Parts: sequence; structure tokens; C-alpha cells
Amino acid sequence: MGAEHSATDDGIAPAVGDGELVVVSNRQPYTHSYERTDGERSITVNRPAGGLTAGLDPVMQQTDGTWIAWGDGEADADVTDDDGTVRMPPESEAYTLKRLWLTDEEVEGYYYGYSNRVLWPLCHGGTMKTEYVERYWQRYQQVNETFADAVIETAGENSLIWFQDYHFTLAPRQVREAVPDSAFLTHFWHITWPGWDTFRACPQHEQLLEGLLGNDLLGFHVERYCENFLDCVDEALDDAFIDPEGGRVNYEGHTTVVRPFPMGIDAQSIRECSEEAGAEFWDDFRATHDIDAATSVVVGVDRLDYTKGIVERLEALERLWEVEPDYREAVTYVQKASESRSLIPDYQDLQTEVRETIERINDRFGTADWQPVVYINEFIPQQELCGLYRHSDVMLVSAVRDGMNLVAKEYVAAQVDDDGVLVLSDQAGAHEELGEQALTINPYDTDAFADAIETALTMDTEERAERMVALREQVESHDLYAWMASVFDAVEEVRAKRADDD
Ligand code: GDG
Repeated sequence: MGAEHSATDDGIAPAVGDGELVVVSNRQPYTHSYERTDGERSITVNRPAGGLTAGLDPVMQQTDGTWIAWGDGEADADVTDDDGTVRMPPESEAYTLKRLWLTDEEVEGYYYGYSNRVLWPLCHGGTMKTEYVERYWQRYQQVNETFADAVIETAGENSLIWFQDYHFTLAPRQVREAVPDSAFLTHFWHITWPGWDTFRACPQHEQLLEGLLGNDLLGFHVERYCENFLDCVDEALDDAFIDPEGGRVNYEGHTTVVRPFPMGIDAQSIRECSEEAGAEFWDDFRATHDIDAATSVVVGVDRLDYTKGIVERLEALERLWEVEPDYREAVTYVQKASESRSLIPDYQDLQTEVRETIERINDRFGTADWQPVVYINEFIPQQELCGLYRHSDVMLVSAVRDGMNLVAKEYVAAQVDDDGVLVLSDQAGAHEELGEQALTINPYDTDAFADAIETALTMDTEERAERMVALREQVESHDLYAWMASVFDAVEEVRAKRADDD
């Protein structure tokens, strides 16, 4: 059995030191919305559903820090003071949530524009999808300044400032220049970092790199992204001095340490959720979706994004049913997809393409008693998700490019019976840790992908268990709390080194 962590028993809070912990993210941990019952309007609070936000929340509570984020909830402004702050969570009021208000134009340019139509495709290697609209860049700069100002107002001596993700490439430099030297800036980049040959296409590549080099510690999921980043700095910034072995960049007198921190999941909570979703849950689920008890179930769970390789996966399944008719009526594929960023045309196109591909496959092979692909479009509760993971015979993760892919790890953590098989793209960051025991695929190699699905479906019980026990051990011992501890340990180490050098 792997580590049983909680956020606070790992010595994370002491690692924050005696300064304030300031977390900066695009999405906030809590939102407020209106609820209407019997003509009465009241305000309700929505809590963090899972992942990093839920994991960081107890750390924030223990250290009484400040979390700065975009206030996008409809009732958010009704509960905050004039500074946009509110104490959270409601029952203990243990830390400050500072909400920043963005205009529609800012959201359009900073979030839907530069973040998701430039940086997202660029970092995933999709230079053909990037849209360099000047307005997006202007708004992105402006919103980064707004966030930087809020951090500067909040941070003091010894503060630990933790930026999350690609929405804030410029803010670190602005903050570094304005806060005391004793404050420490760290940033975790949740998506891939591309090679120089891709990154150089971005007209703002210099500003982006300079912004990120305001950090003292910059984290990526895997070593390759760190190498790519250092390579980009080397190529783009003449005055940067790089120590590739030590993962250090010195630029304009400031040093940034660049390190891999492969992110984990809250394995214990997934396991507990999965244990609760027993046979009864599965019978109900199959009945609801009309899946015959005799068929094997293959599953895919994704945010509907073109990086996740959903169409490539459907094509591999289609190939399997085409060349191996024995699998017709014997295997059902469940695609759990959550629509996201739907205001962006590329995402609307993908939604259409996925639906059309599913319709084509269902028309082609479906019978009176069997629907090959079951599509679940709406967001499902954690309990149901864990049950789906637990009881599916095979999970397909076929990202064409993915920073990590937490779904692969969640599937593993939910395998309390050790009887599932993970088929995993070698293009996902998770492949670095799970590739040896998963069945590896290249999402574009449709024939080999179809073969791998067949191998997974026919794998005997013993081999399934052997692989899954090893995968589970890896995922449980490198969970979300171990990840946070490794980030905080590195903060302490780099801080101590900096103090020695001064
Ligand atoms: C970015 C990077 C990196 C999805 N549908 C439902 C649901 N989900 C949850 C999953 C999982 C999360 O959403 C998706 O996480 P991923 O890691 O797969 O992907 P991104 O959203 O693209 O995240 C990625 C990650 O950041 C972390 O650094 O791994 O590479 O792109 O947790 O469970 N959860 C529930 N119902 C759903 O219907 N409850």
C-alpha cells in the first residue's frame, strides 16, 4: 500500500516559513452563485471539486495565506469587501480569497484569446492553430499587470508567491522587481513546453521568457519540458547564462532554477470513492446507459480538447471493430467528455467532429441490441467517475500532446480490484512514470493502437494484476501531497542556497 498523505501532515505548512503564502491562479478555489427557492434568492458557495485546488485548500487554511484569482462567479461580488476579498472557507474563515474583477473584453482577450488561442496551441506544438491577434496580447499584458499589482499589494518580507500555469507568464517579472528580495517566487507550468523550433514562431517569445525568468523556481512536469525551456532561453536571450546540468538560468543578475515536478493525484480519496462504488453502482450504470452485462467496457475520460486525441482513439476503435468482427457486440466504448472553452471555434469544430465520428461508428456497426459508443457529455460527480474507472476493463488515454494527464493516474488509483488495463499514449507526460506497465501507443498509428486495445482486452487476469499493482504503487507513492512536498522542499533548498550566496 502506498503513502497515506494529507496536506498538513507532510510538513508542508512549516516549509512556507514565516512569510505569507500567496497563490495566484486563473480559477478560484470557491465561487459564489445565486440559488432561487420559492421565489427567494440566496447565495450559495461552490467548493473545490478536486485536483490541485482541493489539495492546496488545506495548506492555505493552515498557513492563513492569500489566494488571488479571477472572480468569475455570478454572486462573487456580493460577498466580498471593497478590496474584493472574502475569508474562506465559510465555516472557519481561515484564509483570504482575493478576487480580481475582469471586464468582458479582458476575459475575451486574456483568457479566450492569448491564453487559449495562442499559448495553449503553441505549447502543445500546434503552431497552425495559433492566432496572433494584437488585441489578445494587449489584454493579456493588461491582466497580467492587474494580477501582478494585486500580488505586490499583498506580498511582504519572506512571502512565498506561487503562480499557477500559462495565464501568468508576464506577472513574475513585474512582481520580482517590486517585492522585497526576501520574497520568493515560484511558478508551476501545467502544460508542455515546446522545443525552440516551435516556440520561436511566437512574436512575443522574448517577453514570455523574460517574464518567467522573474521567478526564483520554475517547475514543469517532466525533464524534457525543462530542457526545452532552457533551450528556448539559450536561443532567444543572448545575455542569459545557462547551466543545463544544474537547471539554472542567470539573466540580468537574477537566477531562476528550473526543475521537474511530476504532479500526482489524491490517490487515497480516489481509492476511497472507488471502494464505495461497488457492484450495485455498476449494475445501475450499465442499466442507465443500456450496456449489456456481458460486454466488456473500454473507457475514455477527457476535457473535450484537441490535445486529448479523442478522434484518433475513436478511429482506432473503429479499426478494431472493422478488422475483428468478434469484438462487435462484445465491447462497448464509453466516452466521458466535458465540453470546455466552447466560445473558441476550434473547440466547437472538435465537438462536431467527435459527435459525427461517434454517429458514423454507431451507424456502421450498431445493432438492435448494441450501441458501440456511449457518449456522456455532462460533468459527472466524483463518485460516479471513480465507479466508471473501477469497473471499466480498459482505459484509453491517447493524448497527442499532454503536460501530464491526471486521468491516467486516477484510473490506476481507482483499480481497487487490480483488474483494469491502461493503454497510454507516449505523448503524455504521465508516460514517463507509467509507460513501463501500461500498454504504450502512438495515437496516430491507428493499426498498432487497435492491436493494443485487443491486447488489453485479451490480457489474462494474472498479467493485469501484476501490471496494475506496480502502477498503483507508483501512483500512490507519488501522489498530490508528495508532489506539493517536493515543490515546497525545493523552495526551501533554493531559498537556503540563495541566502548562502548573499
Ligand atoms: C492540465 C494539463 C495536466 C474531467 N471530466 C470530469 C472530471 N474531469 C477531471 C478529471 C481530471 C481533470 O478533469 C482533467 O485533468 P487532465 O490532467 O487530464 O487535463 P487538463 O484539464 O488538460 O489539465 C494536463 C493538468 O493540467 C495538471 O497539471 O495533467 O496535462 O493539460 O482530474 O478527473 N471530473 C469529474 N467529472 C467529470 O465529468 N468529477
